Amino acid sequence: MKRLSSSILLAGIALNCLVPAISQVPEVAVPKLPDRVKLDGVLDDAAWSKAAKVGPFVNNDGTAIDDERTFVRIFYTGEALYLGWEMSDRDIEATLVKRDSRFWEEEVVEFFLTTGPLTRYYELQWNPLGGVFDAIIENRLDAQGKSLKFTGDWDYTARGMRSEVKVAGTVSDPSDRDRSWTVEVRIPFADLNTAAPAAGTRWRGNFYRFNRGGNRPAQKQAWSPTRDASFHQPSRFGTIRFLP
Ligand SMILES: [Ca+2]
Ligand SMILES: [Ca+2]
Ligand SMILES: [Ca+2]
Repeated sequence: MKRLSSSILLAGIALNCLVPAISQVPEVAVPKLPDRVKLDGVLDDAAWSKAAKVGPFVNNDGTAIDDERTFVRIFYTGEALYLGWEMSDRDIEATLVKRDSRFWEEEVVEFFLTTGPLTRYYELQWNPLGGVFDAIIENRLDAQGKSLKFTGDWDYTARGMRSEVKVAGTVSDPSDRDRSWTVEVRIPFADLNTAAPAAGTRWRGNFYRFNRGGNRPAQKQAWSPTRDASFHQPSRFGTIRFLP
């Protein structure tokens, strides 16, 4: 009995030491606002000025980004979560439009979110041409919280989700200098298989961007950098806290 207790204690200590504590990842406090957004890709609605804002993103290795910055504004209503993405970008390159394309091989922004355990989360993506990706990821983690292997359920569809993109520039014309692209997203809680979160609820999630252009290597941007080659390190997800 004594041996059993000490092994449980040791396991607890090991987990505490190695899994990143929630205090080591960023937190965003998300306000509840009336739904008066015109979903047109333009973030000039009054709600966006009252929304929470995360960013600028950093490189996924944790280093700062000087230009081509990324911000996400966030709020929620009784029915849905809203995201307003802003990407400054001198060269916007994208060709894929079909749902569930491999958008990450071009330019894309990504939202990973779990309302429960870190081993199962939604992966949602939007690209500059209005392309949408939605899947549910199952990710096996080791005792340190590091991903061993993940698989995706591509059959999942966020049926009520709506998004609109606005590009300031020209997509796939590198001869000119683009300015930015923005994405306005409405994600009904029903698509996340949950009711609206009660005030004080904390979910875990992360925001990412693949930025490309010219002959430069792909730039991996993150809100909470995973400091790994992969974005699929859910122990590094930030905390999304819902205000009253
Ligand atoms: Ca709008
Ligand atoms: Ca262009
Ligand atoms: Ca770009």
